Amino acid sequence: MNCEAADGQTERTLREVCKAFRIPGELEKWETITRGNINTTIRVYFYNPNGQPHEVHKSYLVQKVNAYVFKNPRRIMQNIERVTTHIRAKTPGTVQLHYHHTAEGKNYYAPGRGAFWRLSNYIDSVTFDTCTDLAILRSTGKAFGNFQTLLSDFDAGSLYETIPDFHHTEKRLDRVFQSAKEDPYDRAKEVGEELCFLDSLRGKATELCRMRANGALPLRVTHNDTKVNNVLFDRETLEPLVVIDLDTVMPGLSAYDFGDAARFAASSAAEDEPDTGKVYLDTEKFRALAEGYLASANGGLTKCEVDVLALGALTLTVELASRFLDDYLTGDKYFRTTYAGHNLVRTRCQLKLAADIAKKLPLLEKTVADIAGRKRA
Ligand code: GN1
Ligand code: MG
Repeated sequence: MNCEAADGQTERTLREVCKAFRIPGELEKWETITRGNINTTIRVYFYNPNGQPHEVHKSYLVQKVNAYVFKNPRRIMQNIERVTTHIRAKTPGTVQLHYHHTAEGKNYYAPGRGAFWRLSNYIDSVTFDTCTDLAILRSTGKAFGNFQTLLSDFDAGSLYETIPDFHHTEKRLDRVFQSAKEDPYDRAKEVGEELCFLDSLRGKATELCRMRANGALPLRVTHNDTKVNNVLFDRETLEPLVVIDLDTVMPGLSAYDFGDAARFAASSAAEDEPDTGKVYLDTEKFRALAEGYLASANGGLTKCEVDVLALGALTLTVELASRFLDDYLTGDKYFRTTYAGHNLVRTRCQLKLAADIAKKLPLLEKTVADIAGRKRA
């Protein structure tokens, strides 16, 4: 455990935040959770000698929301409150995410100077950053499909759009080319080949944008950040417990959620693998993910939506490549990086994956069609 009790300022802040959320007892220790590229997440452990036996030692998750990325975190917390209430009402008796409230009834604590905190229950579970176990990949697909199904009767239009045009791949591509033109960090000279390759994928990767605009695909409530590590699994049964990280729950396309899950979980490597020779789309992983996803979402999807799920994987991979590259060109301000050039490594990894997905697209489309067809038969 990376216990940082020595860091006095952080500890004082944590005490203040937990007090605002009326957590009973004394802060015993805390540890930073390093997963996640945007927010800061800290697990806090409390000792409460007056609590019920199971509450004497209890932990919670405290998060500092990234103000650079999320311009209106209050509205995000409104979305989250509504979405988690809706899901809890439909899944009685199951473990679910629950955000605590302050004495003023707010599910956030904003003490000023842009600081924005929230606190939720800690759910004992296991997560996977990369995964080779096909049963877990099937469960991952099932969890995200089920998340969408649970929210299928939620009015998508009533949700605040956390980050406008989040998955507007065309605008993402336009932006990276614009950044290369402006080149504020003099880095464009290093990435000519990457830009050229991105441009070559533009036509295919922007098809979903056009289909969304012309109404060929329905808008749904989607998660929009469907990495496998956003699913918590039961430690023993390895069944999915809950989908977390709800900051980007917004109206979107089912292909975004399936596509991003495939980009991340069906890759042969981590999304920042420096050796691109190791990076390809693993068709067996893809099949397992699609089986799970279609098992829980298929009933609610139109034929056209099913037809473009595999295209979603290509689209989201190209989109992430352009986002990582844009961040590299504009000074690494958006994604958390752990070394110089991290965003460029991520870009190259995603481009290698995109090239492989583009090559395998007909096969992936057939895989999805076969699974969906079997289910209908
Ligand atoms: C960010 O922080 P995290 O890991 O949940 C990003 C996603 C990217 C992902 C890539 C709000 O998610 O869109 O796919 O990094 N979230 C936001 O790892 O931009
Ligand atoms: Mg996220």
